[in-house]
Amino acid sequence: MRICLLCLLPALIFMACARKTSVTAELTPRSLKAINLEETISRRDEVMMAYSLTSYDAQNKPVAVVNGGWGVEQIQKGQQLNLSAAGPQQAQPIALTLPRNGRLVASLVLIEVDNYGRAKELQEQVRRVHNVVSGPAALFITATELLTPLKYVAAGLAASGVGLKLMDQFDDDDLLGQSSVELSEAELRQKKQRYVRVPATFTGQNLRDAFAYKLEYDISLKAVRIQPARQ
Ligand SMILES: [Ca+2]
Ligand SMILES: [Ca+2]
Ligand SMILES: [Ca+2]
Repeated sequence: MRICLLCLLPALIFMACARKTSVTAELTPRSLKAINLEETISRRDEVMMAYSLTSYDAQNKPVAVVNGGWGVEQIQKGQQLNLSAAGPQQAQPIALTLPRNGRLVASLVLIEVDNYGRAKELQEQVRRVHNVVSGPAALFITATELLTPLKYVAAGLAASGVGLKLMDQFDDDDLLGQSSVELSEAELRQKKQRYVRVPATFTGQNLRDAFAYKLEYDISLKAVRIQPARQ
């Protein structure tokens, strides 16, 4: 019996070492450009963003969600905002562990604000839960549901206990666009890919006014050492 255990020891040590790192994915909004305003007559739009990362394990069960928010900021036609530079216009990144053989959904919505007070209230609530990870118990998302990016962000905020509902916001404000990207851990690992850049163009029409926005965000992966569990 003793011999068998000694034979197994190298394998056990190897397994323990292999589990010492995990991969963390970080979503960083990079830039936002107003090509054509939604409110051309007033010559400026007031914009805000809400974004989230949702993770699933190898069995496709939801694991966790994390939320972020940015704005409200004024933007003029032709203006490009650098969202990752330090300063008042910076959009703070959010990060979440990418489960081994699991997947991650990054979602982002851009909103043109008409009810400034209500939008500020929502952003205050989002700020309080910024980058705070919520577990599966709070997350009412099933892996088989086909969700829009907006629904992902709304579900993420609900899981974080944000009282003011994102969906209700659109009685007052206008949704300019939504974007989503899905990352498979196994796929990224095979390709040794550490960085995914996501460009998005949002165009549409509100009443008689056409709008166009260009947005860029990225997901970067970092290997994080896990503290060994105490025996
Ligand atoms: Ca316009
Ligand atoms: Ca508007
Ligand atoms: Ca407005």
